[in-house]
Amino acid sequence: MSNQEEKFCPLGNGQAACAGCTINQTIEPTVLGAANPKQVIVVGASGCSIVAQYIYPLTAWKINFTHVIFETTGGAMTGMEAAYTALKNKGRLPKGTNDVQVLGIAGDGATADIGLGSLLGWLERGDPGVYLCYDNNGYQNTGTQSSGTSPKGSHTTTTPKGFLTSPNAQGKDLIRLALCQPATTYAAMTTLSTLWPHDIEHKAKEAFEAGREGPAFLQCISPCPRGWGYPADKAREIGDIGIETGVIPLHHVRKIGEEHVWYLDYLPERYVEYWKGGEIRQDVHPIEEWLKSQLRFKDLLTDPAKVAAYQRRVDHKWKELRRDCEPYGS
Ligand SMILES: Cc1ncc(C[n+]2csc(CCOP(=O)(O)OP(=O)(O)O)c2C)c(N)n1
Ligand code: SF4
Ligand SMILES: [Mg+2]
Repeated sequence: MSNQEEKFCPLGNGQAACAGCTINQTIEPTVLGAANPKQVIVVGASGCSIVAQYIYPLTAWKINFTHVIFETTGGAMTGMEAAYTALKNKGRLPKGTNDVQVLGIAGDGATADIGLGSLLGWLERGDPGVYLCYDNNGYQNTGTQSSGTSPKGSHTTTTPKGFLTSPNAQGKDLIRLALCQPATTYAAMTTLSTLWPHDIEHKAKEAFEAGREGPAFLQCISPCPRGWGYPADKAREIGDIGIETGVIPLHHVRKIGEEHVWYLDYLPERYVEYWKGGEIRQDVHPIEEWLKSQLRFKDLLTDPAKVAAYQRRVDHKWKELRRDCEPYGS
């Protein structure tokens, strides 16, 4: 294969992430899901992804990238889209940019908390584009503070030993939030794994297609070795455990006509019988497998009541999925 034929990589050398960080492994396949990756215009919120790829005046990005402030991803995406539409209407698009698509990239803090209004505004306006939330379950860039998607009972620096989490906090459901607006064309949950190594790129492709018509949303669970406490080379194994225990349900939702139609992408063995109308297999891939794989759950594991509550929350999620999804495999 000649150099010209090699797969385009949107990120080059010079990155500053921690060893084993999964952010770039999340972002690269996402960009490559676009029909014309070189024409993707990235709008990125403050967070580890900025530090990982771009410390002024250096950048690892090989495509257009704009750093926007923490809380503004959705609004900035609208502005970027409007700017390109205006240039297009005036016939002033630079040569070779006939298929520009806007990609917003934001962490879970920037999405679920401080930037939630900006996200909801973008969804309400129904603007074309793809929004990627790389969800590492915390404000990792500033030292692992608890965010709106941190699991209840996990250790963060604002929930030491997981004890200070509000009794009702559970972690926001970003997929359902993204679907609160009828304009949303697509929403999907994905992650890195050895089981489904192409899941991110596959869903990004669907998102970029749907995103031509209106807002498409991707939530990628992106493990963080530093904040979660696991060996730096084990990210994909952590994803596998998340998928098999049901903590990370791979699913997607398409807008078909006026409807949001839900599809399950993988049915873990634990829930196979349940899906057919039977019971959840409590002996298969229990939640302890997930909890024991990361130090952030070390203290939670000492309390059987909290472990059981965690398991109930995950099983409940699957009850909701069975209620909402089309028949598995359809
Ligand atoms: C308005 C504002 N408040 C606080 C910060 C400091 N800050 C920068 S990144 C960050 C954490 C971002 O968390 P998240 O969005 O989850 O991304 P991650 O760091 O986990 O990649 C914070 C608090 C900021 N840049 N702007
Ligand atoms: S703190 Fe976590 S998310 Fe941030 S660069 Fe390090 S490994 Fe990546
Ligand atoms: Mg985060």
